[in-house]
Amino acid sequence: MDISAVRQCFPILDQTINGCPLAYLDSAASAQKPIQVIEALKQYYEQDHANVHRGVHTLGTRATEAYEGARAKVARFIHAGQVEEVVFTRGTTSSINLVAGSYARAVCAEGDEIVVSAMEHHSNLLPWQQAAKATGAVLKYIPLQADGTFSIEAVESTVTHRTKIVAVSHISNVLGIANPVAQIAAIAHRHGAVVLVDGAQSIAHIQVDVQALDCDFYVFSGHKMCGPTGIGVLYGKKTLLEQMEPYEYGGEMIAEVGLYDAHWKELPWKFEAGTPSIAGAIGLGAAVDFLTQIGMDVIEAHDRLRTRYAVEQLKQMERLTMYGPEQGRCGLVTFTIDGIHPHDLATVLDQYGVAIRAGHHCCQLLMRHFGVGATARASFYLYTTEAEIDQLVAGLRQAESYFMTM
Ligand code: C6P
Repeated sequence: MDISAVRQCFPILDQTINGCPLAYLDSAASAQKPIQVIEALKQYYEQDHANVHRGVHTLGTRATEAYEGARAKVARFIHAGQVEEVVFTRGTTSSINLVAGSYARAVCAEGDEIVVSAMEHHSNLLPWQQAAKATGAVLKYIPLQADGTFSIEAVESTVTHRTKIVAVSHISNVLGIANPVAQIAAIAHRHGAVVLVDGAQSIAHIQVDVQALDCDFYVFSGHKMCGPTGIGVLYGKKTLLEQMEPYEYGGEMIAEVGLYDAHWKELPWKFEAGTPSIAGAIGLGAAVDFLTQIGMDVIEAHDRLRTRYAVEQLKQMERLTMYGPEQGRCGLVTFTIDGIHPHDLATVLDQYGVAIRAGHHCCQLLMRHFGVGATARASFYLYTTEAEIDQLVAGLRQAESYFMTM
């Protein structure tokens, strides 16, 4: 991969912050946008904007074709069997709420089980907590090992014939480690349960094939994969989506309306009430084209290389603790430095142009497991250079010398 050519596609990266070159190491929170995506949004708003699925006029037709074209691109990108299995949502959080609000509430009853892990992002936890409360189902946790991961044996012993849903992340936003979701899906299916995979952190880094994984639902956000904010995807197997009731009601999603009832459109539109994020979908389609052109295998190899480099550099800092296994990481490193609050670290790093995230990363259960309130996290993507990681390490050393002499 020609990294300087890649970086030229991202105008935002070419700037200084506090007099230093920007080192954007916060892509796990949100990735930057290439010019190809920005241009697609500009083209849509300058030339093609109208509402979709309504007007017969030329702009309405163009907008509808671009919106539905983006759906087809996403379906190909994740290797969905059918285009109508791709539902546009606002993002990962909305997609999980849709499944928890529609599917879980319909299939779960008193004594049934919903299985999650304490590694999950709050977005893959709170909707299940609420669904469990509403239905009387039991929320069960796959036990974690000391390093924050769980074994496949632990999944085996947690899932039972009462389990209706297993919801796990593909790649953890704190550990950067991939869970064996194909094996988890096989275990769930053996017990008659479905599996939802939270792909928020994986979709940007690895080639996802929903059919090979045999997951029932796969959810992700556009903004983590170079697309716009406000757009995301719920992939669901057609047989399941067909069984499910809509989650939101209103315009766009109906076939016919009577005084006291209505009939819904077919998939995927029955889940897309109201005017959707048309620009978001078109921008996501452009992001898919961009990533596909570079190649997801190339992107994964680059991201793993950078992550390994960061681990090697950070390991040399004596006061630094890394969280999660050392091997197998893709895209991020989470750490603390003894005696310095992660927010202070992030603030000092910003003085050196380095952007990282500090806090609980919406994973309070995992923070509690590690016995910390917060950690710092540096995350990498296709535009990350080794020089930026060196800039991070230099900034951390500055922070150490500043706080240690105080
Ligand atoms: N994690 C992070 O900095 P939304 O906000 O809906 O686009 O994505 C939610 C979400 C769900 N699951 C995982 C594994 C995630 O990492 C995220 C988003 C960001 O780690 C923002 S909190």
